[in-house]
Amino acid sequence: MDRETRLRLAVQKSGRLTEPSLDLLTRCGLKLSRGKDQLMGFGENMPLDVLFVRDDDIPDLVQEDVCDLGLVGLNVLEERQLELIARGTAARFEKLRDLDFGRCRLSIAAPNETRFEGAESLRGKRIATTYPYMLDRFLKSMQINAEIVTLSGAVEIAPRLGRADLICDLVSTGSTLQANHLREVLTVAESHAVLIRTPVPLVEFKAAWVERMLLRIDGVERVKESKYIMLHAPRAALPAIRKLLPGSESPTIIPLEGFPERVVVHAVCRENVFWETLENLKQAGASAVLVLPVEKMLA
Ligand code: PRT
Ligand code: ZN
Repeated sequence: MDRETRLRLAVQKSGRLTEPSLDLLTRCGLKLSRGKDQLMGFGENMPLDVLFVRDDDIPDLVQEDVCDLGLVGLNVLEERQLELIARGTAARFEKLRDLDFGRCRLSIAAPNETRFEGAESLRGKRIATTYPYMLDRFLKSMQINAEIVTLSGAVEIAPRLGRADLICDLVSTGSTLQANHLREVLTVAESHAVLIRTPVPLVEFKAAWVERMLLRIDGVERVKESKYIMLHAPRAALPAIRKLLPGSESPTIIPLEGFPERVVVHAVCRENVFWETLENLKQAGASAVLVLPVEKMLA
């Protein structure tokens, strides 16, 4: 596969980011042929191939220009960035986009039975984590002296094993903490997936494809929550109805043949449309309300 003519994108091989990453690529129009357990996916209809790797390897693969692009959690990226700074070098990958998946937060959690009265309670405590650099930055910013116990996994059982007093780990639903009798007490950082690129300039052909992908990604992200609403309404109710349509700019108003007092309204709503909104629209005089998903949008 030619590095001059094909883009190479690093994606997590098997984990929480794999499915949403592949879903994003599919929505961007990529058809990928991939055999089971293969390291590489071949873009059939675009000059873009996917390298499947561990998420922790993605920042370096991109920074070292083994891959042109990477999809990775901001948490992994920031941790690597801070580690490089601590070693006297600088991270060279460049962030292109923040993406709307892989949302989680890096939080400090304490055993249910222990008292916690704000950051001061961390002083002199042992905190187990797989994110020592991010935790260290946080503690320094709060001027707290605590001991960081760096683990490579299973952080949530560290307090029970007596290895630490608290933990600092990723949380999304909070059920893992709950199952381990821990409670979230402080947020260290918020995270989501990001798209990064190599620091090395791309040849024109590849750069143009990156631009094209970015436009498509922006389009996909924009329509994620968007809905297309169609409804009938009395002309007199239009001001009220326009106010009720969530996140819509300028709806299209079409006359309704044979009913001079009624119109058809078509609008793209940039937010999800809930039952409450539909009920309010009906109350305002709307009828024949249809809500459709929006698949693609090009501004
Ligand atoms: O094998 P590889 O190294 O590639 O995978 P991994 O095990 O390191 O990563 P993986 O698949 O667990 O997570 C990949 C990325 O998903 C992370 O770097 C985050 O950016 C993002 N992400 C989003 C999460 C979570 N949510 C999450 N909840 N990553 C991990 N978790 C873990 C957390 O560590 C804890 O063990 O899930 C548990 C908590 O989840 P809840 O829902 O119970 O709160
Ligand atoms: Zn990992």
